[in-house]
Amino acid sequence: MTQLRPHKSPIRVKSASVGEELEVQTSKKSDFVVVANRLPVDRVTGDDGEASWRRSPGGLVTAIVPVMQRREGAWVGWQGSPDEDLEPFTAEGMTLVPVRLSGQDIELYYEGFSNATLWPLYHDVIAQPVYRRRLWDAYVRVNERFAQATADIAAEGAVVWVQDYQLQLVPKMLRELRPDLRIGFFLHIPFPPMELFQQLPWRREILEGLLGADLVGFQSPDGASNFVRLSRRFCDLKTQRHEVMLDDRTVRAGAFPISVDANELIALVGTPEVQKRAAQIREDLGNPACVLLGVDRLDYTKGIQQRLRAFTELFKDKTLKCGDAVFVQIATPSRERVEEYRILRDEIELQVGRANGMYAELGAPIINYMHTSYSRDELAALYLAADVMVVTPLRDGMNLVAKEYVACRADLRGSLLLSEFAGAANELHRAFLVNPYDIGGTKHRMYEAMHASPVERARRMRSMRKRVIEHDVDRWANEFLVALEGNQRHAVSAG
Ligand code: ADQ
Repeated sequence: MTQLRPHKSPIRVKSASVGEELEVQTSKKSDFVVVANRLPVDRVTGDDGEASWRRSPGGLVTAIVPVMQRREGAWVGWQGSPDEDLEPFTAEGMTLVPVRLSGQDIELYYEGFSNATLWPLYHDVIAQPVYRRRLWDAYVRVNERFAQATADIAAEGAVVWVQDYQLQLVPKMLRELRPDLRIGFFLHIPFPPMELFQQLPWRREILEGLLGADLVGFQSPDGASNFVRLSRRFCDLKTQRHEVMLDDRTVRAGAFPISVDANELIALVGTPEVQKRAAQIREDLGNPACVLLGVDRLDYTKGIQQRLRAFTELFKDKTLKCGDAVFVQIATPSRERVEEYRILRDEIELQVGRANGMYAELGAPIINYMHTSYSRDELAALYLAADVMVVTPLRDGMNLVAKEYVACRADLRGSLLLSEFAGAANELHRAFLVNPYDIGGTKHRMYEAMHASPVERARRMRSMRKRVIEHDVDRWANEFLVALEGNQRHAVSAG
């Protein structure tokens, strides 16, 4: 693992997003490297059958691309399909460095240790984590591969920013390969408290992996405190507030709540097309008095069943009748090869069928359920069409949907029903906050949000919008990088 490999020979690939042939420049080293499980591009196959790359949508990519372009950055990640060797290539001012994952790596490292061990453990053990040595071995092996690819592409003294729970061992492995680098790590999901984290048979290794970084960022102050406390307890290290003292250096931990590209969303909902589409959606739903909306990856952490139960009970109680309110639940397909996710999908579909069977009228379901992905425009139109946005995760690092909804409601007319267990609740205090485990409480709060006066909605929304607009995703990236580097070299939005 300590031997640095030479770079491979150049090839050319075609990019859909920029419509030009892309030069591969593998010999060039980068001053700024992002390391994430996935590359920020998706492969698309054109009508002519030719494959090309398109930039993935999403806040993380939008926030980081300007820094990458300014710093001749590189992005190390998996390109999304198994058993494929791809050479590094450049697109839109970024060098993209594909890391190969075999079918077995995907099964053991990604679906296994990342999504069947760490994901449930870090989300309050809502589902039982799987502890298997074979999965751990694959996690180590793949993290080594990412660390090596990063070591190969990083210039002397480069800044490296490692992302998320799939790559927690990379900071330590990378520091061993390249002690000259400045390494930051950001965890997008919650970091659990001692009582849960101590279950993990490899708890010490994971902590040591993270301690390879100079700065470890979390979504909330709780995550940062948990990390410091666990480092003291399981690695026998001295700590002081948000710092962990090693022999030769200090690791800092901190909260850097991620956000959305508010300006992009505001511009989107300002277009006549999106506004027309929002009106059309309401009409297609039969112009009910109230439209409630849920938008989530289909995941057991998101509390989809709990919110649908609360909504259905309002009909059971006869508080609502068909025509008063319609719930639109969009559930993006997710991790469908993991058993837990297949079961969840069946359960939700059964629940929706039952609710409609009991309380809907002909041509007028009370719940509209869509198991599919939507474009940004369509999502923005849905946000505009919804009177109440329902975000009720049982545990969530942040939850960007809540912030997207707030950014979109420049008209100040929507209500946000938000779980106390979403990181977003630390910032969006003026939401209608709920404990999603409390179905009765959620039901009442949901009803309250549906019937809030226009003045109250506007008051709450104005305060939340201030927060989201001032603390957008540019600011998030900027604050993390400034903290990592200790100066202003990265200023993201300043250009
Ligand atoms: P996720 O668990 O994926 O992210 P979230 O923060 O809500 O959850 O982000 C989902 C993103 O996907 C949003 O931007 C949303 O618009 C989009 N999306 C959802 N359903 C969609 C659909 N049907 N069609 C199109 N787009 C859809 C993880 C953590 C979160 C943390 C983020 C970022 O679990 O807690 O907020 O990373 O750090």
